[in-house]
Amino acid sequence: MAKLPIITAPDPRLRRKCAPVEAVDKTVRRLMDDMLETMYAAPGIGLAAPQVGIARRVVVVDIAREDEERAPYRMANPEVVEASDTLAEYEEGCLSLPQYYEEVMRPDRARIRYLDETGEPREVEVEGMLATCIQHEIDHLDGILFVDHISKLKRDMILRKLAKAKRAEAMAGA
Ligand code: GNR
Ligand code: NI
Repeated sequence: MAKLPIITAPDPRLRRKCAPVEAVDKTVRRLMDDMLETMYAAPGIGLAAPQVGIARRVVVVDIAREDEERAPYRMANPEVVEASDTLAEYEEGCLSLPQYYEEVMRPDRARIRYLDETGEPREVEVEGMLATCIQHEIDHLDGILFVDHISKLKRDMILRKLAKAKRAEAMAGA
C-alpha cells in the first residue's frame, strides 16, 4: 500500500466530474487500498479519488473511532438511490479544505448503491454521520465541495483564504 498526496483547494482537479469505473479490477482495488492508507494517516473518515488526483468514481469511508475495530467501505460508482426528506445538520470538514469547518444540512438517511471491491453490486441504508460522510464523498465525484452547501459569503471567504495560503506557500518555496 502507498500513501498518496492529498490535493487541496483551489485546484481544478477538485472541480471535475469523475468518470465511472468500468470494472473493479486490480488497479481499482489497489487505488482503494492506497486511498484507505492515505485516509487513515490523514486522519479522515472518508476520501474520494479526485482528492488524490484520480478522476474516477471511487470512494473509501470508515467512521469507526480510534478505539474501535476498523470498518472500511470500499465503493466504486456509488450513488444515492433514495434520500430522506428529513435533513440533519453536521459540522463538516474536508481534507481538501484543511482547517475549515462549517455546519451543512443534508438528508439524514439515504440508500446507497455501489460496487464493492469484488465488483459485486451492493445497497446499504445509512444514517447519521455515515450518511453525511458518504454524501460528502459522492459530491467530490461531481466536483462539489461541502462549502458549496453553505452561504456564498462563507464559501468565498474560505476559498479566498485557501488561495492566499497557497500563494504564500508557493512564494516561500520559490
Ligand atoms: O475526515 C473527514 N471528516 C468529515 C467530517 C464531517 C463530514 C464529512 C467529513 S469527510 C472528511 C474527509 C474528506 O475530506 N473526505 O472527502
Ligand atoms: Ni472532502
